[in-house]
Amino acid sequence: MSTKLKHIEKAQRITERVFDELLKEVRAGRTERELARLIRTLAKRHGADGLSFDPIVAAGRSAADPHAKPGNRKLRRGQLLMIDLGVRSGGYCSDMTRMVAIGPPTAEARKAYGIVLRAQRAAIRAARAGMVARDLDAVARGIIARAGYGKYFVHALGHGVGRNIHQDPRLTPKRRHRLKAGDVITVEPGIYLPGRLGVRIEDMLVLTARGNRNLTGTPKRLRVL
Ligand SMILES: [Mn+2]
Repeated sequence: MSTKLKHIEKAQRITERVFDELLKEVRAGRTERELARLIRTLAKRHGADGLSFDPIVAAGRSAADPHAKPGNRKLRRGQLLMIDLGVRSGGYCSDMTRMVAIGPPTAEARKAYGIVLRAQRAAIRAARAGMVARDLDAVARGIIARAGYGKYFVHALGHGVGRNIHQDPRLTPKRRHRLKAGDVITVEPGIYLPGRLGVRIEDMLVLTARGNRNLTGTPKRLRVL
């Protein structure tokens, strides 16, 4: 296994431990900022060299901004919470996004989650070396568009991960470059409904000639806390 992959996998293992421990503290009444701070503390405790970016902890309508900054609002029951985090280890990065529901989610939230998950799974099934970047983006974008939410998927499908958290190969609707074996990429479709909610699900994969290996082990069934 390459050094790069070894370090990225280690970073991802730490990320998953941090996420699991964070969930024990997620409940109504907590603030996004408290949880973001806790991510930093837990990452250190689990041996990360640092975070690969400022974590996104965004509840309810805050998550409709894909790059939301953690705020001081208290989490409330009925909200979906977006948690996007990554750490550094040995000079390499990890990146993962999961959604959790604080109490039973609304029908709209469930629907959006289901569509994003379907789009993400389809893109993961399709991802392999030799593929043109924009064709992979199109797999997820097509599913979201056919479900009627095309204009609410407002960013690229994913990006390369390595020493930098955002690097080539970028998976955008326009990029025509071919993906290579050994590339580590994220697959992170989303739906963002202004004033209401945001959903994104993000895994990291390493591409192989025949497909890919998913480096993310955290389950994707929507957890209701
Ligand atoms: Mn990402």
